[in-house]
Amino acid sequence: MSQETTPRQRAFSGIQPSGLPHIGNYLGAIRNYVALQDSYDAIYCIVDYHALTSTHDPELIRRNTFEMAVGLLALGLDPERCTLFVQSDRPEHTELAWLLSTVTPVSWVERTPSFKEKKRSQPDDVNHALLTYPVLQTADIVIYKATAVPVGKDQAAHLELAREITRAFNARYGDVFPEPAAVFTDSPIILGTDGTNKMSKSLGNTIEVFGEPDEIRRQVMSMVTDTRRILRTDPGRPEICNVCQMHRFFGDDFETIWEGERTARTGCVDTKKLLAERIIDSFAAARERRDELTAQPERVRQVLGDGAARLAPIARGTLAEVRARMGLD
Ligand code: AQP
Repeated sequence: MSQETTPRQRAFSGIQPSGLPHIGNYLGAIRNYVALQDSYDAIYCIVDYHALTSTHDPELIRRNTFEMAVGLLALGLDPERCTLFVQSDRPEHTELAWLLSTVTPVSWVERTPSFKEKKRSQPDDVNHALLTYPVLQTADIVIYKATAVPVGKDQAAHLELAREITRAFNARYGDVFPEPAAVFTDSPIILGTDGTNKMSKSLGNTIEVFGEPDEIRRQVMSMVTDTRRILRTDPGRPEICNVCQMHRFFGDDFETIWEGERTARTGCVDTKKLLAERIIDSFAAARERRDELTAQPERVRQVLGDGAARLAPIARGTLAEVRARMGLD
């Protein structure tokens, strides 16, 4: 008897090769990349074109791209269960971005929070690609007609814009693209060690996933806790303490830890020390896998090359469909 199977939905997400992953990337997005591998046709992309908006050092781009691939594989992406590739290996993305830009009003990209933020953070390098970044991001997703996009909450505005651009294209040229939707983890925004801003490389408030144990200890010990807890004997407020919040993701006894804080049985230093050791332990196996993969660059390059090759027919097929709809056939 033949068994009817419904095709799996497609998931797509991109990550910038702008340095090593931090706990915010992991808890906010990479954890979901790994989880979605079995229930979705999952495609993950190291977005080097995007990284060029802020990094102009060719050697750094090369090294970071390789290191991000190694990091993602070490953290659980399995080339047998997902497709991992490098954005610039599929140049169809940029052609589609151009075509989509013709239905995207300038005012839509000018208002994106990330553009405003980048104008502030790199005032001497407000390049044109920073403005059009969300259009390329839309192309990355819709070229594979992905419907699910695992990302952190900081990407919500970009996703909303991707939906608007998709609707604008479909309204003018007919239904080509499904509307993509964000898929968040239960920790869609992880705060940095400063306890107020989102954890972010450019803010220097990160805890590294692959940091050396002493580096992780230093980063965790620098975390801002409950600022109203001055004396060791003051009761803590775990609900607003970033260290306590992070304990929710490293171990299954966070309620006991919170109770210790509330009753001042434990102090902030104890709670931080425990968190640091748990973070170190929980990524120990991934760190080992990373060392193994780093020693096999050809194997990593093969995974990325295979991924890009596997996607060629889909990317070319969508582009041909779009070109025909727009009168370019
Ligand atoms: N703090 C965070 N909490 C939850 N999710 C986060 N993500 C990033 N920071 C947090 C998610 O990680 C994925 C990859 O993001 P990216 O490629 O945009 O990485 P990023 O923006 O380079 O990370 P940074 O540290 O924030 O870099 P800068 O400082 O250069 O902007 C995305 O899904 C993102 O939502």
